[in-house]
Amino acid sequence: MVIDVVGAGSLGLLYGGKLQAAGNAVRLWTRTSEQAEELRLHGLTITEQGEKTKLLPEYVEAYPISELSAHWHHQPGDWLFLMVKQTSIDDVIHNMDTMKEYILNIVCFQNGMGHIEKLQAALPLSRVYRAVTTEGAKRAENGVIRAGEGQTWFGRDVRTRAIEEDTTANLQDLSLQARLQQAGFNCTASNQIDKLIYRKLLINAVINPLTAIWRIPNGELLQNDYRVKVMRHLYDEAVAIYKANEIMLDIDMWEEILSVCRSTASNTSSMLADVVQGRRTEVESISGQMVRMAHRCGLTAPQHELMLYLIEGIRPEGVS
Ligand code: KPL
Repeated sequence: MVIDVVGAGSLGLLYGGKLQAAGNAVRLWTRTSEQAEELRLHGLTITEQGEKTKLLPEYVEAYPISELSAHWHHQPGDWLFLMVKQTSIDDVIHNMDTMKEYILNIVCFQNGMGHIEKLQAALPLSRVYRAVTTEGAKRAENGVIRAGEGQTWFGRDVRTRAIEEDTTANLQDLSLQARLQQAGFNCTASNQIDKLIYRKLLINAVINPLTAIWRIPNGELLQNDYRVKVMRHLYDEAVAIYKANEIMLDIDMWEEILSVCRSTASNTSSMLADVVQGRRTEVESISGQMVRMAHRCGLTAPQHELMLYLIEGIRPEGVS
């Protein structure tokens, strides 16, 4: 099975590396030619609970994303894991411009919302899946360190499944699930992925902007009553927005958010990491999405709007 992993950040390297180590043919697609060359030159090491798995350079296929479509025309892949940030989706779509005629199986791992519609419009024949994962990994020299074992769910959303409900697609889902499990991931093909995506959106909308504004790891949100109060305001506003949009989450999400803060206590949220590195954040597709969902139902979302503006207002202009 040929698996293309687009985006060689920490999660991309973790998935790509483990899938390759389990015997799949993985092609890693990087933002720059230099990163691809580094991978081809030094190979890739995955560290899990102190144990190292080293993929020697001759087993690592890595290329810049600009070469994706040319390779694909020559040798199509079976699955494409899209592991770049929301903020890079437009660039990826641009690089896939000549792949419109193909049926690709694309699994999207992005936080937030809005990208699926863009991808489906750009690649109308393709099957686009959403994935939610609690896997975490950190970059290390020539590789990644896995931060404990997470859970991964993937599936197509209700609208897409309604258009194309065939058994081949279901068998395909099960085969990907098996591949990921063989590679050492706790993975489930889910027919409730929409619900999981909305749950994740709510978690990200409460945790990410606040950690980025206060510059604290996730766990420290719970160390001060004022912080918890602001979290609760964001949460209550989001629940009202979901209710107005008839989105049911079925579980107590407040408890879930507190539990994510505890279980990822020492983590730097992805938004804080972006702010610290001076990169564009995903706030538009997280807090911005909440605001749009509110407006769609004639509501306002002042708390989430404030998060959007505060984060977008951080620009790395400097003070010189
Ligand atoms: O998904 C996350 C992120 O940082 O984007 C959370 C759940 C907040 C974990 O850090």
